[in-house]
Amino acid sequence: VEETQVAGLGEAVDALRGARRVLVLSGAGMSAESGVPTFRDAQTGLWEQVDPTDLATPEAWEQDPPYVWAWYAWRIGRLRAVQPNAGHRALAELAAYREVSIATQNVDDLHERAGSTVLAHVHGSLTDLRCSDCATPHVGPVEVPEDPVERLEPPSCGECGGDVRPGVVWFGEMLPARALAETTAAIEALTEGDVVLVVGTSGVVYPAAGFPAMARAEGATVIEVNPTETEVSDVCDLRLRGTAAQVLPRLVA
Ligand code: BJW
Repeated sequence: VEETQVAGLGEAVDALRGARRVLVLSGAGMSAESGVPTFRDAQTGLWEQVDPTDLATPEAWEQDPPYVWAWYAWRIGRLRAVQPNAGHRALAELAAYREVSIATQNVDDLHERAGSTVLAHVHGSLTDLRCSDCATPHVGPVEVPEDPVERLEPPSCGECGGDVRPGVVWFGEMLPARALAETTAAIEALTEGDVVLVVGTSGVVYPAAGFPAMARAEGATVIEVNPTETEVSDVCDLRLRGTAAQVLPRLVA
């Protein structure tokens, strides 16, 4: 995408230049160009055809841990194989000359691998494993199959023998209290003219979907980076219609 084709880019650059601080709210689209599938865009492939909203639930886990674990093991393997993209790198560079906070819904570590410090992983982390019975953290390497499989026994807890689960937030579960508190504090610290970049989220999952409106209420300039319109487009001051890897490097250049 040429610069001239992204409407609003010049205005967005000006807003960033004048901002005291920048808060980034990222979702699955942030990592799409790294090869991490999003949740709600059409996909192909064995696990890519499952409906994540069926699998990312405590009910699915209760019913069939090996089925759910196989999906997460596949995703852990995928994550090891991918790299941060130009969008992640641009945000890491931005921190060299602006105060940048990142609150991500993503369970991957691609912001960190690009060199950013992440303030909050509001939906947890894929590789943060714990016992589903006694909550003891599970450390050490996890074996993942090279090819996707439909069922796989989860690791056993070293303390109680229970099934080990990924440290992600499923539907109906509370967000990590600290991540939520830190994100809320970062939003409340925004003042008139600060910039919020809402990157690659469909804005349908709460409470994260409410963050852009909260930021707008603080007087921040809210800028969406997403190729398509979303549920939060309306609360954004500027809508940059392009991908994270296309738009973010131009924004921070
Ligand atoms: C690009 C791009 C590119 C593509 N560049 N962009 C009714 C009303 C309100 C709330 C509720 C309700 N009923 C139930 C709830 C609560 C529920 C909820 O919000 N449900 C809604 C679906 C209605 N929320 C919860 O349960 C949360 N907990 C909670 O609220 O606790 C209190 C409570 C308890 C009990 C009852 C009620 C309240 C927890 C939510 C947990 C979400 N977990 C998941 C899975 C994580 C684990 C895993 O990874 O497996 O988190 S679901 C999934 O969705 C994942 C994501 O973080 C999350 C958001 O998805 P995201 O990031 O927006 O991705 P997509 O795929 O949706 O969108 C991608 C976007 O990128 C698109 O816009 C593309 O256009 C764009 N894109 N390529 C830039 N290259």
